[in-house]
Amino acid sequence: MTKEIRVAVVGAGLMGADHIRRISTRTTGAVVAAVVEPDAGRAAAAAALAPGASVRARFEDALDLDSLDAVIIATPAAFHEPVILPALQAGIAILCEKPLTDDPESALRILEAEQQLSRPHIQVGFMRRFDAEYLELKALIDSGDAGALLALHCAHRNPSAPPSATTAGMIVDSVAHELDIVPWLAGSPLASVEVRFPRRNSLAAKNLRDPQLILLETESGVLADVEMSVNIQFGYQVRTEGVFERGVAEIGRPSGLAQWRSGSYARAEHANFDTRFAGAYDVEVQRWVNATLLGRTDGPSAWDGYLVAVAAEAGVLAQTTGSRVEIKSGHKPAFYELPPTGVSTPA
Ligand code: ISE
Repeated sequence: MTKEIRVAVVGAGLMGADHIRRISTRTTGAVVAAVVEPDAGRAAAAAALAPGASVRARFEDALDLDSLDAVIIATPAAFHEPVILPALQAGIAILCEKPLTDDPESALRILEAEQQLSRPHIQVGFMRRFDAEYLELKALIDSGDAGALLALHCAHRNPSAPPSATTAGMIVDSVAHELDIVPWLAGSPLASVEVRFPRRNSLAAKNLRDPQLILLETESGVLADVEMSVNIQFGYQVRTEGVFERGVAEIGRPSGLAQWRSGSYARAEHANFDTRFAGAYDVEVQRWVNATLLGRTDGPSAWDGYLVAVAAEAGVLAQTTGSRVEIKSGHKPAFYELPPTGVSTPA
């Protein structure tokens, strides 16, 4: 492989454009070779961020014409599989935004296709695993310094939901992050999920049950409550508190400039996830590029993506039953044990 990988970015919405800017301005060892986006206006705006990139309406055209080494997929989840399967067939590296897919069946098809290759090629964009604060909390848990982890209180708050948001989608697209990060923090797979609906936010679209309270339990008995709000207006906030045998630890409070003025105290909160997790995305993408140059992956695998799809399906069922739903994922294939996909060492 060359010293600079040629990447196609598929999907030029907020996240795709963000990755194009990232690779073009602050990632080493990679160049955006193609922007794949059927909407001509969006494609042109995104391509302007990556001088020299071709603009294609179809991923297959980029595969045929742009000598790709890798692809970043940043389309809605329903369009992931049609890009992943030909990318796997071409043997290129894949960084797929979360969730891997929006149902376990398509995730399974992807696992099967990937296992035809000699090693994993897919990394899923669960960027929280690269966030400095999450890494600190994980190190505390793993060190045992505060005793065993007993419970987690998680708050995941978005300022406003797009018109396309749905009650089930809040689990599949948003709580997907907690479905990945809770077992990662606890070091134990998810065993069950329960969903309750508090009083509805009248600012949410009529069809949307927002907020939602989700209770996750790991096989080791750690309980995590998650408040998922998608119309909370004030800003973007992801907070996590760990309850240990000998204390508590919290991440996700606003940091940076604090002001005391006109009889009040203020600290700016993030407006959206692209700034809250900017550092995590930078590390994630740089490490993925570095790993790709070495013929490896370095982050959450397609298996992790499949586990989230299974847990999300259970969560959507739990929304309708109102009771605890077991999460049954099966055994991890040996294929996903090699090479290591942990992200514990900083770049
Ligand atoms: C979005 O796709 C993300 O990944 C954000 O982190 C999350 O907060 C938001 O709810 C999702 O829609």
